[in-house]
Amino acid sequence: MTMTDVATRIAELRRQLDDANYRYHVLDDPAIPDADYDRLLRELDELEQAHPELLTPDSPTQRVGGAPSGAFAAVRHAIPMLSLGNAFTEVEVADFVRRVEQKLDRENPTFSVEPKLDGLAISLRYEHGRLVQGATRGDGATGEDVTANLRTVKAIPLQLRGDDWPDVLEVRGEAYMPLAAFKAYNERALAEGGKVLANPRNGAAGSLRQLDARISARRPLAFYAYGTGLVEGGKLPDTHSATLQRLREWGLPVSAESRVVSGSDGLLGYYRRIGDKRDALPFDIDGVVYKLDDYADQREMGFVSRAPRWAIAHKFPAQEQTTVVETIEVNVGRTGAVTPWVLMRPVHVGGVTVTRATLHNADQVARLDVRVGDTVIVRRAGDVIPEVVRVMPDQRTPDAVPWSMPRQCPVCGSEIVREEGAAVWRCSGELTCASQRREAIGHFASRRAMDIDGLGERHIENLSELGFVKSVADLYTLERDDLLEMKRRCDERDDTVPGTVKAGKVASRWAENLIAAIARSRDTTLERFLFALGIEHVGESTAKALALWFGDIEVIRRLPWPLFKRVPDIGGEVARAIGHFLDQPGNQQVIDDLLARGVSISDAHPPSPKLREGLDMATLLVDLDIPKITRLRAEQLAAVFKQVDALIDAPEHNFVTAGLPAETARALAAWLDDAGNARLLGEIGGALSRLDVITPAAPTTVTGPLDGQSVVLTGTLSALTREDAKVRLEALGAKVAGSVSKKTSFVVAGEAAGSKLAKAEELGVEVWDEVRLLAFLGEHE
Ligand code: 9MJ
Repeated sequence: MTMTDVATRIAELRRQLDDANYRYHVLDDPAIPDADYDRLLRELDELEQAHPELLTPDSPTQRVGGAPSGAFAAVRHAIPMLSLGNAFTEVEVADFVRRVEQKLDRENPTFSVEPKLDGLAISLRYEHGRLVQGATRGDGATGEDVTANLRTVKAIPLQLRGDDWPDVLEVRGEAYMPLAAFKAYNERALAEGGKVLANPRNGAAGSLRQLDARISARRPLAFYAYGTGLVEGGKLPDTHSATLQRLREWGLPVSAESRVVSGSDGLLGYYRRIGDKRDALPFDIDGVVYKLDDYADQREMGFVSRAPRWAIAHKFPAQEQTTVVETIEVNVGRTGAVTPWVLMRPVHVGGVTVTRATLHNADQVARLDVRVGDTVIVRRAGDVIPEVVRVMPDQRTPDAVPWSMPRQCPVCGSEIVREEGAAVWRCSGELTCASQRREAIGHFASRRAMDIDGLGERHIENLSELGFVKSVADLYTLERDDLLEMKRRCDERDDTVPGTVKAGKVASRWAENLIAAIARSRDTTLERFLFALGIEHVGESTAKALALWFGDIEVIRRLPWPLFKRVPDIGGEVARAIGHFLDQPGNQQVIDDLLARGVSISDAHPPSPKLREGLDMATLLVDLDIPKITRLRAEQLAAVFKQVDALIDAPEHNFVTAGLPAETARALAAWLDDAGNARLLGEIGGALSRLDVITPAAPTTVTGPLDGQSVVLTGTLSALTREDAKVRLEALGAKVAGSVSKKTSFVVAGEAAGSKLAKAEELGVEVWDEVRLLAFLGEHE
């Protein structure tokens, strides 16, 4: 390469790298992958090292950070860096707007509004477009020169874009640590036994105040510009919003959320919109800032001490607070899971006062090493349960002792146990444990389960405590007089004054209403019933999938667990949990009792034929998770044994004959030696034939009235779900497709059908309404 070639290549690389930075940090529209960026940067670095005379201070390679500089020099700000007054309530915002309106003698003034980042205010000085100095805010009048550290922040341009910038331009903004960088930093600190950062703000401050800029470079910060300081040899627009736009054009990152609004309604609407987004943002914000948009208006308003009268910060409730742990207790859930939680000195966080926070599980307590008396950071974001996020180790008292899981359930005294390898400890008391019982009944009665209106927490506690309800099935034997008796005994126990005649009538009405609500809940769907049983890991969507695929509680309750894996999205852990639940005689008894006491499931239907799709002996064996039985080994076994139950009594050497290595054969024989496993294999044969009795035809051999036809469902059906319709159409031989083409046999269009219906009409494809579909299904099923 000639010298000119090198210079051209260097210029080209710098242009590409600057452009990539601008796209990433300012436009939020990355142009090239990180790896490509790194490759270009390396090439540039090599060229510059070979030709040091071509190195310039604004080259992208010069962001790596220099060696320790001794101490920070003081920087006097030519124009002071302001602080902002705060508003915490809507009334304070309205007061602010009123003050502005009075002073300007004008209604509904225009504001430029933006999120308030929780980082560190800094000032960047550009001379002829080139970054020459970066300083912290300090006390507003004098800050510290942190140029070397700020040069490592990739979001800060070393050279401005375009050429119409003022000769001297001071840009003010916030340097902050993105949440992802904060998390990554702390994870590494934990792994390496280093000091963790309390929050991203401290991360930003620590990074900027590093005397060794090479360390700053390892704590990646970002930056948003939100204003200007000194401007010489050039002019800015007349409004704040237009200035932000100019800064953006010059390559400085400006919040994409900044807007122009007017009046206090405009301000409060913006506050709420950003508040709703807060948890989804990749950085911490602690409020929003309102600034009069017009600079002439700003000048008219002036200042009080160091804060402008033309701007205010409207703060969100803090999401994190520090407090002190008073005790660590455990809670026993409906599946017996024992969850540790802390009782702490009350703190105001996220807009409410909290005294409890969850610790999730024993492993988490060990990881955080939370001890009674510790100062901790609690976090409450949105609707989630407050949690302990960190302990401040330097504020620990010397006598604090590590916490350990109690041996016995604090409610029923049964042993607390943990399965090998599991994170969760459980109370082994099952339904003898009042806590498990209470939680199970509460879940059963809840709105999205059996939906028993009026059966609140306190009633459940009383019914359970006084022995009226021992299992969920007992709800359906309750009578009006039982409820009145319970109420009488509770009043007695709580020493409530004896009721008047009127109170007696009220109680009697209450009891009748509750009995009626319980009676109403008897008519239910399979999906609700399965969810209501409170099986671990079976949330609404799993319950729905089970209902859809197996169709009938009598089928489900007798299935060996590996068959639950036949349902898409149900994995081994969930399948085992369902199997475990159904293996308990007590639970089967509860199901028997519920059905005997009038609970009626309205939507029973045959299992989906799809359950048999691709189900052969090898797949079944793989699903069983037998040690060492891979798909290859399972196929070898299937080829020889044909039926799963044929394995049960086979001697070990037959497995070797089938082609298994000796060790694998031994592992299989050992697995089969376990009586439970052998029984499971035996049951699978039976369960498959049960599925077959109900659905004699496998889908590949379906011969139905819709054989070979392609059907598309669109819009909302009212009598059945789309998934339901799909299963039933498929059972009659149809292929249900997602889009309409000339090959489509017919389209079923429900309410509010849109583009697919239009397409069908355009192509002249037959269209059925829901009534026609139901009539057809009725005739052919
Ligand atoms: C923050 N922290 O995001 C100001 N700020 O304006 C925004 N801070 C500010 N503006 C004048 N967006 C002084 C401070």
